[in-house]
Amino acid sequence: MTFDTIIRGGTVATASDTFQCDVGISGGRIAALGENLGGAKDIVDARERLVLPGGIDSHVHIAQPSGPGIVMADDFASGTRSAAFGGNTMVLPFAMQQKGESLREVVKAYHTKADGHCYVDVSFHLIIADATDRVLGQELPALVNDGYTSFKVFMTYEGLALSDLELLNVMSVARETGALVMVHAENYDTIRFLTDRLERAGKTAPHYHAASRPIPVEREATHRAISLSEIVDVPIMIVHVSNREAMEEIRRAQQRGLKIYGETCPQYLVLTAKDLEGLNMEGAKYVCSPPPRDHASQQACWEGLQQRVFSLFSSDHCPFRYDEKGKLAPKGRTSFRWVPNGIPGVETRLPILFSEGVSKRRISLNEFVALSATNHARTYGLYPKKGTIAVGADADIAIWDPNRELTISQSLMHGGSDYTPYEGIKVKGWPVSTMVRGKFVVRDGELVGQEGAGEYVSREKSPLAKPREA
Ligand code: DUC
Ligand code: ZN
Ligand code: ZN
Repeated sequence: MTFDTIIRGGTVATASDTFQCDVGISGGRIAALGENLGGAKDIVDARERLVLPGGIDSHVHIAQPSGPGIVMADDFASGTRSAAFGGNTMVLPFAMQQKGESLREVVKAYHTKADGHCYVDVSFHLIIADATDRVLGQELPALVNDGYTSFKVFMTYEGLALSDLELLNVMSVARETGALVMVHAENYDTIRFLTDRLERAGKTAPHYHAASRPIPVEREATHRAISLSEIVDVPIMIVHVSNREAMEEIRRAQQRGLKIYGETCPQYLVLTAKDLEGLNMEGAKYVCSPPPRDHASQQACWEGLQQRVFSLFSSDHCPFRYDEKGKLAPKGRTSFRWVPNGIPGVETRLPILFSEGVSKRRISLNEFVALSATNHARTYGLYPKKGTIAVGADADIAIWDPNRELTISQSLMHGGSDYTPYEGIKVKGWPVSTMVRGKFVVRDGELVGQEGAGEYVSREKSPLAKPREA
């Protein structure tokens, strides 16, 4: 039998197994797994390499409007290019509704931004900012049926925060339609109260961002989101969990049999609030929400990953530039209040998890695959087409050199931001090639893919979204 491509002699790992074999690829799919597979037009030598399912980053923000004078640093070309260099074959950004907008029109607008520009595959979550009768009664159910099977709601942020009543209504639509709700859990009024108080005291430097949203802000909202979901009887995913108290809320709910899922991100494993204390405005480079905490919180997030309280590890990539187009805009507004929340991370997510997790033996290689790809595919209705190495699955593959040692630096990055918050972090293990549906996007560290080769993928409903009493 001849194939389009054979990846020969590598160590293949899935979320459950590790084995030595060739991978035969034809027509963009994995056609065979076995020893000494026959011939192919392209034979890729993968000896001494790991052959893993391409990463799926199910929480990224690309080309979202971010306020007057602020431009998000990535469009779909640069964001997905950066993703490919980071070992990812698919990303799930958000189509974000703003007040007064039709959800259907929002989705169309994001397709226009993305179509023809992506290097890796893409699917959209929705963000519900305006929970009107029309949105909840018509647009949202229709979009869920059309393959937009998950959406994010915010408990904070001007213009985005939903009231408890609105959250309950949105969760009810998720229950009826089988969609999965992602929740940004922070208490909005408390953040407003603390921000005003800090500003009145002249405490406006970037590091006060962390003081304006301390751990109880996240813990309380996490508890409330869980309670609301219990009342509606609908599963939810609590995204970007940063600390032990929120993690323990999720664990307790899981132990009570509730379908509460959790996600954490690299910033909560390797950054702390101290990073926001840089000279002058340098701390702005680390402003994201929830903020990075302390060493004990990092340990708690590792525990959450190891003990499977968290099933997802995502970047929450939300890239701004540090210069006047981004973190330092708009001019004259120097308080932390005006620094856009979010940091770049789609390219560094997996090297950080591999190095800090697998190389330092905190997690197994199979857990790495689950946290980087398979669980994302399962959670968001993409499995088994995506997220695994199996006959019949899309040939979405990342080839890793597990021994490559590098220091993360902006000079290695391929996105639109002008800095990385992970500058100077030493890593062992690096993705050297990335293939989407059988075609290399990055090969031996070189970009060989085409802008526009990445496709939009419509999703099934999440198997995790079934209510307990269904
Ligand atoms: N916080 C969010 O809620 N979204 C994007 C980035 C961030 O820091
Ligand atoms: Zn969020
Ligand atoms: Zn986010």
